[in-house]
Amino acid sequence: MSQPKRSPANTPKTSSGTDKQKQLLASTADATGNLTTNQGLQIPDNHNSLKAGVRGPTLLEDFILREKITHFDHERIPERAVHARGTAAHGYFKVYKPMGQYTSAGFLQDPEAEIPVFVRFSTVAGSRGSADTVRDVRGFAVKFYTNEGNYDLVGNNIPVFFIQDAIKFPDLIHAVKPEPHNDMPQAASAHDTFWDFVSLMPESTHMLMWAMSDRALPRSYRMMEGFGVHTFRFINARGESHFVKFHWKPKLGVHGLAWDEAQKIAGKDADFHRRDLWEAIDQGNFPEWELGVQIIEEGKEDKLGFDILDPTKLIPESVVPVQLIGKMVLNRNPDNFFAETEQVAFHPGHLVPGIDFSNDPLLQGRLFSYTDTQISRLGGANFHELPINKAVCPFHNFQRDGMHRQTVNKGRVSYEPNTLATGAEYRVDGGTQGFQSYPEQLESPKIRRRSPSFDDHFSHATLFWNSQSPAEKDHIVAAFRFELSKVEVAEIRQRMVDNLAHVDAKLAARVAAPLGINTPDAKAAAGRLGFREYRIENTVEEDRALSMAHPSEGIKTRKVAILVADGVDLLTFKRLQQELLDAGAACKLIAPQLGTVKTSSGKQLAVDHTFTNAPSVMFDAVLVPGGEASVAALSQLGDAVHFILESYKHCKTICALNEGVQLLGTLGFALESNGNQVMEPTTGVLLADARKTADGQIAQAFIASIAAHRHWDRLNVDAVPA
Ligand code: HDD
Repeated sequence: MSQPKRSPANTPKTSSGTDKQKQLLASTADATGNLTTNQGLQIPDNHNSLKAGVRGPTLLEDFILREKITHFDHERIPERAVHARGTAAHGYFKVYKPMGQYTSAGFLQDPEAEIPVFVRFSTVAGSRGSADTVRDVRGFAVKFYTNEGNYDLVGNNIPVFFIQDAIKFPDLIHAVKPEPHNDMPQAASAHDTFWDFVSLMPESTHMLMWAMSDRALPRSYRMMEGFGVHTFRFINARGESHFVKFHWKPKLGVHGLAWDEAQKIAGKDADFHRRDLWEAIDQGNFPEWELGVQIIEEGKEDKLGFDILDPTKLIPESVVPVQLIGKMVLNRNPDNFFAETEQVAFHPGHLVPGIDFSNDPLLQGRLFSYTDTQISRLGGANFHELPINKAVCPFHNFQRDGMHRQTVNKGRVSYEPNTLATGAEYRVDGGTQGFQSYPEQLESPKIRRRSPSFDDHFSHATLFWNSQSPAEKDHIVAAFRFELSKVEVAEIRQRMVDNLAHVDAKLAARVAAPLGINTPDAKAAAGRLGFREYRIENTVEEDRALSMAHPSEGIKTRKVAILVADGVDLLTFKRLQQELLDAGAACKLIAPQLGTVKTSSGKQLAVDHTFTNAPSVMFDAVLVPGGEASVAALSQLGDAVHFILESYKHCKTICALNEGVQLLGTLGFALESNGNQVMEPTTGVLLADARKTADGQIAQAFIASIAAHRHWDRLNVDAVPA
């Protein structure tokens, strides 16, 4: 048995995105052929069990019944301890240029090679069946099937974490999960135990700012950034190390939902994000992210002003720019949710040569947890043999046996060294090839203590706060207020706002105002918790990349609802609809009933949805075409009027044409009789007389407005009762 040598130099140049697919095909089965038992015995009747007479008791002898029921009884496996709710897709990764200067990782060298990937997105706190749009951090886990072994980048959509040391992870998760006595609330951090814990852990403040921002309410998994969070190392062929932070940048921009909208979607379509990803891939709108790296020379990390081993800190992009080094495309939905999405096992310790860890104490603890958890979740030590987890390159070792072992290892030798296995050469290049740990010099006492360089808990929270737009700040304040208003114990609410006073006095005062507690007191927080009032000097006051308030490049895959009823004037929106479709948006006709509506010129238009099965929260923008009879009918329909009010409240673009403007009457908008321009009485509300204004002009204004995503600074939103 000889070990194939693998190094960047002899890694096959043409790795391909289909390698994994081919491998998976070997384990894929179609539901065809006669029904048999698991032993292959044909089953003549799958409807009736074996009985003592047609009305008699069922016989224990019925092994066909027993096998079927037994298998069913054992269909469920434990859900993930965290990140239980998720969805995944296949795709590929391609590097833009060889990265040999920094890393010898084979999959980062060849711009021709398509590296297969499997990516799972998830929420953290909720159970497998919980809703997608809850306020939570999102997991962003990528498995690269490389020729040098599987590499897993197991990150989140937030670049920092709640705690600095893995030993606090079980406490954090126990605090955020449903409370143990009554198992409530599901998939929510708005309860006493969570805020009790985090208000006692000032190191969580920076992450809390992100978790209370719109980052925790993504519009789509396709519109989320991903982060490796920890500092890792790149090691090049000369053995030189650079520190590296990983980023995923979505091509569709970074966008969030409104909180009220997110809560409603949780009821209207609990699978909102899962469906969004599935449908996008199904329709050929393959989501893409660019892989970015921030590279810091070994020895220069001290210049950043904080400890790069502290996972509650980030490196501002304006200080160390993100270099985009490759692209990931998700282009295939899984064939089977359980076999692939549920059984995939990620682990930050699945490394390839050229990438190594840092001493971040959170990362170090993770290196133990992930394999350990798969053993109870997937039922034993052989989970690497499951088709979705199997490396695409050969793998050999003398680990043997265990539950559900698939491989039939031949021969008498299952140990090393040996002389009995012919041609055995098990060491790769005498120890110089394969994975080499970076030989970092360490001379320090064994000690159970936090580094004083981790003591600053607020400066980056302030940086994040300062980097937000006014609307984003409002959302953060509203989120803290909502969450803390659910906390029954007043001291916990007080403790939290006292901590926030260290981030920003105004923020803390605004959060505290409606919570029935005292004015926030920063000194009290420090005294109570006994933390050192130590702040590093932020190298920048604010950083643009920390804000989401940037328009998308276009409106690809954005969903536009067109509200119609019998008598709709097709001429007012036919060309506009085509321009939206040409720009990549999806347009759906919403009407009071399914089937067709009759236009004012007697044509039949096929209806996609009704107002009851597709509420406004399923869309990004609304178009109300003209047509007297249509608008009159919609004005009488509460669901149609509500559709407009809710879209307004959720700051979505609304475009109304001709008589369609009347549907906005409750909001007080009317068309000027002599207007030949698109009017925008408040941001994102577009009114036009299609008889006087060119279609192209309306389309241009509508598309630009949808690309702005949401008009968070719109007037009087809180006054709208939606
Ligand atoms: Fe974790 C799952 C991300 C800290 C222990 N984690 C899990 C998943 C993601 C992350 C995305 C889901 C993977 C999948 O889709 O299957 N975890 C993170 C990030 C962290 C982090 C970005 C901090 C920067 N995790 C962390 C710590 C521990 C764990 C400190 C324990 C010491 N994480 C786990 C776990 C899970 C897990 C219990 C549950 C299911 C699994 O591993 O496979 O082992």
